[in-house]
Amino acid sequence: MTRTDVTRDRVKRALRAQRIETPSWAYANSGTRFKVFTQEGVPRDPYEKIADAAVVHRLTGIAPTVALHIPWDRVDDYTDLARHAADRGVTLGAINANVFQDDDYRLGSVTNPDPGVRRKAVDHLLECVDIMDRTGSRDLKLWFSDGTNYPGQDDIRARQDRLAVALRETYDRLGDNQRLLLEYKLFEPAFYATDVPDWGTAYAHCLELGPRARVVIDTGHHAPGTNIEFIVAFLLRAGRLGGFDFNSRFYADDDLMAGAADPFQLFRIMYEIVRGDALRAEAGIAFMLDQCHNVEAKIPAIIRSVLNVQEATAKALLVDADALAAAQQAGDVLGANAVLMDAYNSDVRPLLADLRTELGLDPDPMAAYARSGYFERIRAERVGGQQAGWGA
Ligand code: RM4
Ligand code: MN
Repeated sequence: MTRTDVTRDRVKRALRAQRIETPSWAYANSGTRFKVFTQEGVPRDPYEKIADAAVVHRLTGIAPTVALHIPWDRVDDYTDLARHAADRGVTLGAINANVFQDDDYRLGSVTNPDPGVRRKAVDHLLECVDIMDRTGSRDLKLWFSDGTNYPGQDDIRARQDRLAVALRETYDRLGDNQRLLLEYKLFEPAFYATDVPDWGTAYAHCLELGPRARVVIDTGHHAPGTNIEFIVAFLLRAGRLGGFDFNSRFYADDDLMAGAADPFQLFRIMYEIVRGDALRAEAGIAFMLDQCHNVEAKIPAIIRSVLNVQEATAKALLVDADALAAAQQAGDVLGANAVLMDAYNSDVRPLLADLRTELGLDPDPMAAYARSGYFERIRAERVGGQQAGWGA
């Protein structure tokens, strides 16, 4: 075998083990605060969302789990929902709590000045852990919209105390194999002070909680120019990276397809993952998408996103680690940079097509979806009823 063959084999082996979780809400209607454009064939309940997710997995081969959002995906019988997923070849993934859509949460959920509202919010988080027990989910993903709009509106420090208390109660309710993933976001809907605005705040709370609390990086939740791969490297080194909500941003939390806005950034992130040997399932990093497809067709957009993450990963795996280490050690700035750029500039599409063929998949999942007739079927079948969306 030539050196190139050895590399291709190594890259393919690593890619075979890669898993990307798709979000149930990406299959549903979504929009901005100005307008939600509905689409034909959109799922009307969690069962139909899971059916769509199963199609994405069947075509890409690497998206076997689907994240749920509660209450959007509330059902009477979660065991039945898990069975429905299993029948279609997928399983239920992270449970996302939602404490941002109730009138009571106007001034916050777990950090609200009113103890009654805080109780209600924590009860919801505990309910999510009950659901995890049923679905077999490992991860509870928490994102809080909590914050204030005006200086003086509430006590910033007291809100940190309230947050810590809520997280503690939730963390203590987790089973031994369950984890709490804490997500941060710079701003929106709070415009002055967000209670979990950055990775440092999330990390500090996770440290206080215990080893099963980890930080989630939503790629859209940073200020422009933030070096996200630095955060990845730091948290991996500290053993506190829980996972990603992948999506693209041009301006703020745009939730566009992963890899669409800045494929080079996605490559740099995936390089740190490869560098930290964190692609393996045992590393416990949940690679999730968190996206909304407001104007484009949803299922193909999700397929495209999964493929974009896979493509960035393939390039990251191509980085010649020995050559890079040698250049770094020698202080060869330009040489080291060239090693990284060589990998980034490689066309990995033929390798990925080969890999899919080896796995018994169509080498072009986008074309395979278009040919499959699935959209025509759901468009005809899913008439009547209430389409799922952010309010559902
Ligand atoms: C938030 C955050 C959460 C997601 C909601 C829908 O901005 O990214 O992860 O669940 O949006
Ligand atoms: Mn997110």
